[in-house]
Amino acid sequence: MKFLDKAKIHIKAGDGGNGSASFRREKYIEFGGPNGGDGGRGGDVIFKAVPNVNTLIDYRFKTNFVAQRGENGMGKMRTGASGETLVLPVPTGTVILSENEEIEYADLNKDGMEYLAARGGNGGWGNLHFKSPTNRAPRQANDGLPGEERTVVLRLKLIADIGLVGFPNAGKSTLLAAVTSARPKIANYPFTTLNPQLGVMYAHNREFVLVDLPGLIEGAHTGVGLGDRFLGHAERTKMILHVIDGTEPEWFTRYSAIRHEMDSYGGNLIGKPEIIVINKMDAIEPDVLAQRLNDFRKSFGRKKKTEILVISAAGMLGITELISSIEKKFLEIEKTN
Ligand SMILES: Nc1nc2c(ncn2[C@@H]2O[C@H](COP(=O)(O)OP(=O)(O)OP(=O)(O)O)[C@@H](O)[C@H]2O)c(=O)[nH]1
Ligand SMILES: [Mg+2]
Repeated sequence: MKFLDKAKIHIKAGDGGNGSASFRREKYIEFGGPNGGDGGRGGDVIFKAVPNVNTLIDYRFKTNFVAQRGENGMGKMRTGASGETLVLPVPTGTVILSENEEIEYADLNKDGMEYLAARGGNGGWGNLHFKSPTNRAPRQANDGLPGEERTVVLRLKLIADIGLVGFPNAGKSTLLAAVTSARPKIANYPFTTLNPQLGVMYAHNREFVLVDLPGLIEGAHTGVGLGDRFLGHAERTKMILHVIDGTEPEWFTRYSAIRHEMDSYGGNLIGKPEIIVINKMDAIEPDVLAQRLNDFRKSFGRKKKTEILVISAAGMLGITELISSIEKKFLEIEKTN
């Protein structure tokens, strides 16, 4: 399925039906009284979060949605039928924003959550409503009111427990494939992953949803490479796995460059608990590895006690330890919350 995480659409609730101006006609009664019924209410437009979908692709081609109009009122005091509610399904994790994206109307972050985005117009009153002691034969009836209309932006922020970040080619997708049954595209060139990928990892006592994000490079927050908008999918995670290609030198410089991009993106990504994963240990000489690891640890100084694990995602080395560490970290996170 094609991935799309943003869409702008126009919605319009149903207009109310018109009231009826009708009079009773009966044999032997010269002037029947008013009997026009009210118009029906227009249908609302509702967004509803549904599971098992993780793209907004359905909203790329069709971008205009109109709910049903209420029916007009009729004689014999019959009220028009209400318009049907238009339910627009969106993936759980969809945020509904104003057209300029400055106001957040709703965050549908749980399955089944709904947001009433446009209210149907009320039906107009039929002439029966206007009957009074001074006007016993009103010809007046109201038109239905128009349904609300607005343009909204839908933005999907996937719901996952753990976000995989790092430079392109670090081995993020390889790691996703190593710990979940997801089969992302893996290749020896940057920007293999163009869209976020989800996978479920089974730990000892529980499962975690991982999201593999396209690689970041320096300047991503200004649009370099694939930009940083995919970081939106890390916003809801509880933990970051920062993957570093151990075969490249200057781990700390590269680590800091990614952290800088995360910081520039905002959304408190930088404040999330993280585990640093040094990948491709199978392809590094042991003494080089030891040296780089030592330098890396030193660079942090005493500022930070981030856990650093060395693995080979392709060679399945250190994977069990990584899963245990993730599980442990989650217990800590949940204890402090
Ligand atoms: N030797 C070795 N190569 C690895 C390891 N993990 C990944 N690779 C290789 O590194 C290259 C990049 O791997 P990917 O998993 O596609 O990297 P990525 O971080 O997802 O890259 P992008 O999607 O471009 O951001 C591929 O050629 C992998 O086979 C490893 O543990 N050891
Ligand atoms: Mg990838």
